[in-house]
Amino acid sequence: MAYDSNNIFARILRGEIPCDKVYEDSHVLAFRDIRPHAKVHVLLIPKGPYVSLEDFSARASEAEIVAFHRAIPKITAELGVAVTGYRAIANSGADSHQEVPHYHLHLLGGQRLGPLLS
Ligand code: D5M
Repeated sequence: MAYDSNNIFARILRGEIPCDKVYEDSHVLAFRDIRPHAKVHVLLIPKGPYVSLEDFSARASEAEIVAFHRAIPKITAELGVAVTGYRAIANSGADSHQEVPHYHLHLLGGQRLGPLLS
């Protein structure tokens, strides 16, 4: 699937749409989900044009992949969920109901979550 540079997260990255930012560095941006499914619900996105987890894993540079994952403990510490725990989910492709075609990791916490598959 080709990357659509007009998807909503691309527009957030270009500053065309505001977001509630929690973390940013040269490779990633993290912001609060507009439709939260938990008390803490943040989306972590790479700044590069990757459609999905599948695409990011295949095409991103090692520096981008490392930066993406190294951002997670910084964000969870900032959000106060590093110790209490959280869930990380990446919807990838049609069967997962991925809505926005720019790779993103959902970070959910701040409360006791139910079982994943229920
Ligand atoms: O999840 C896409 C997520 O993106 C969904 O939980 C809503 C969220 N979303 C959509 N638009 C915005 C804006 N403008 N700000 C913040 N969050 C947003 P998916 O995994 O693709 O189903």
